[in-house]
Amino acid sequence: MILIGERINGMFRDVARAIRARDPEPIRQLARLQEAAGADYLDVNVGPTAAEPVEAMQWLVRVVQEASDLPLCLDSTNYDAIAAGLELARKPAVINSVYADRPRIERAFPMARKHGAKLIGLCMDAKGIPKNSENRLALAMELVAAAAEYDFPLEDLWIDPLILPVNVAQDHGPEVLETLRQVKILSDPPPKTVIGLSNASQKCVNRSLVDRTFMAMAMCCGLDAAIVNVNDEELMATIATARIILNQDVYADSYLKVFKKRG
Ligand code: THG
Repeated sequence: MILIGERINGMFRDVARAIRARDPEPIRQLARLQEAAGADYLDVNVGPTAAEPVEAMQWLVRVVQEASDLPLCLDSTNYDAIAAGLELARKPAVINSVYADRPRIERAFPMARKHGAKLIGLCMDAKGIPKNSENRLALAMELVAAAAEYDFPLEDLWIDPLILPVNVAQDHGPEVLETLRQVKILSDPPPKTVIGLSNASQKCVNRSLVDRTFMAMAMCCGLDAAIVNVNDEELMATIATARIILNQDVYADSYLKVFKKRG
C-alpha cells in the first residue's frame, strides 16, 4: 500500500495560516511527523484560498524538502503551480491530478513525461463526477487511452474513482468500490488505483471509524495507494491488519510493530 500523507494541505486551517504568514516551522513539523508515521509520499496542496498559488507552491515545496526527503504528491488544479513544483522536486513526484478533459490531458501528460512523474487521473470530466461505476470506468478508460497516446507507462497512471462524503453521497460508496475492482481489467498492465480517503468522512461524526472501514473495504477491492492521515494510529493498524488478511504481509504476533517500522 502506497501511503500519501494528506496533512500539508491549505484545507487545514493551521496550514493555511502558515502558508499565509510564510511561517515554515509548522510545515516542517508536519512533514517530519508524517515521515515518522510511515508516509511514502507527502501531498502538497496550497489550498483553495492561497493568493499567488504558483509562488505559494514554490515556497511550500522548498520548506517541505528542508524537513523530509520523501517524494511529493503535487496537489493543485493550477497546472502552473504543479509545473513550478515539478521544477523544484528532488525526486520523481506524483501530479495530483488530471481529469478526463482534453485540454487538461494535453497539458498534464507531457508534463508528467518530461519530469518522469506519476499521474493521478480522476473519474471526472467537465460535467462533474458520474454516479455509477460504468460511467466512472468510461472516464478511467479515457485516461488509459491518453496514457497510450502519450506513451506514458500505465503503471504510473493512478486512477482515482473519487470518494464523496458518506453523509451527502451515500449512494456513491458501492460505485466507488466497484470502480476500484473493474479498473484492473481496463488494460494490461493495469493502472494503479488511489483514493483521497478523508473525503469519505468530511462533516461526519466518528471520522476515523468511517475512514478506516472504507479503507479496509477499498483494500479488499485491490486499492494500491491512498491519500490519508498517516498519524491516525487506528487507521494505520487497520491497514496493517487488512494486509495480513489479504495475505500481502506474513503474519507474526508482532505484525503491528513490524508494519510501523517497515521501509
Ligand atoms: N483525490 C485526490 N486528491 C485529493 C483528494 C481526492 N486531495 C485532497 C483531498 N481529496 C484529500 N485530502 C484531504 C485533506 C483534508 C481533508 C480531507 C481530504 C479534511 N480536512 C478538514 C475538513 O474539511 O473537515 C479540514 C478542517 C481542519 O481540520 O482544519 O477533511 O479525493 N486525488
